Amino acid sequence: MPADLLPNAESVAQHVAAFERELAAAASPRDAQSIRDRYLGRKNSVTASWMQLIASAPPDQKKNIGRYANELKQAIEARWTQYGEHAAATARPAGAVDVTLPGRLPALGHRHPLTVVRDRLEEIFTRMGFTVVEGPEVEDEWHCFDALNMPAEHPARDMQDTLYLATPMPGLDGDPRERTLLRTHTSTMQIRYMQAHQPPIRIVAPGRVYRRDNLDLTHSPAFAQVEALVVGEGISLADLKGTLLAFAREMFSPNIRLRFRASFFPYTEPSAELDVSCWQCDGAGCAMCKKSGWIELGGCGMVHPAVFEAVGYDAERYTGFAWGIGIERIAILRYQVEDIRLFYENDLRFLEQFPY
Ligand code: 2NM
Repeated sequence: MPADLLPNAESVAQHVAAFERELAAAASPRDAQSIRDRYLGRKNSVTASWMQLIASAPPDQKKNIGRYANELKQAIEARWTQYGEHAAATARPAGAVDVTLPGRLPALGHRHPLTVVRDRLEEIFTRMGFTVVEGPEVEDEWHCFDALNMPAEHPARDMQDTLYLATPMPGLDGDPRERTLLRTHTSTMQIRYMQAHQPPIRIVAPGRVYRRDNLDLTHSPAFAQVEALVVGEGISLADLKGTLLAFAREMFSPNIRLRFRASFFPYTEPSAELDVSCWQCDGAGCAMCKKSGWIELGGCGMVHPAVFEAVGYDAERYTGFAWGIGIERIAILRYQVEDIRLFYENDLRFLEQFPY
């Protein structure tokens, strides 16, 4: 046997160190077991090879090699026992929490897309000096119709269009302040605000309104609106245009243009439908504006003197403008949603697409 193969104490220490290194890197108990087998297994292991060598060694070497093989085996076995004791002492009891695992991210909620739009509207108008007002969804006929220059015979008061709540049933008789309904527009809040405050006023009134409509792609019996009202001395159509232009540029795009089309509402004179130039194609015509270059946003006008008289304002002294737009309409345009019903179904697969 060549001299450099002769066993010595140093090579025992080297084997033990190598064994320890491998065990330290073991990823699992199974890994550790296979490392042990390579050092201590009955066949083809480091210790088994030395044991085999005893048989084939010359007689004068047998004792030497035998002593070395045993020493090596004992040293590695001792290390293995130690490793097992350590593993047992530090093992995680079944069912215990593994604090080294990464945490589970809690699902964070976020605002509904209609709330995002409403918040944005409120923010823009608050910065322009408007006060946000809220009011009851259950209203009386007077606040919803009479005060808005829609007298008893007005078709909008028909049961075909309006959800009435209580007896006595609507009709031409009785006190309109006692007949209750679900408000059909948020103008009821402007009436209530004017009754409680003297001009000048600048308010924006967002909220849910109700109509006797069937649910389809573009209609819902309950939807959200935002209306604004400014009253003071010398308020003109120019103020209306300037305010709406500033709003549209903040809300949609800085280059937007406005278009007013003559229209009719009982509570405004003159009245107009408000369009904005399409911010996707800049008026050239695309799918969003249905190739027209314009997008309908809502209605507006100068407050009718009959409305001021109903709330006790001096219609000779004060003028004002008002407008109303649908919140769903803005959300549909902003998020390219095809179907208004998606906003009310609260399907998380839909809502999770708007994590704002
Ligand atoms: C609209 C269109 C035009 C409106 C009028 C008033 C009030 F109370 F001052 F008379 N509030 N909102 C108004 C005017 C609403 O919605 C399409």
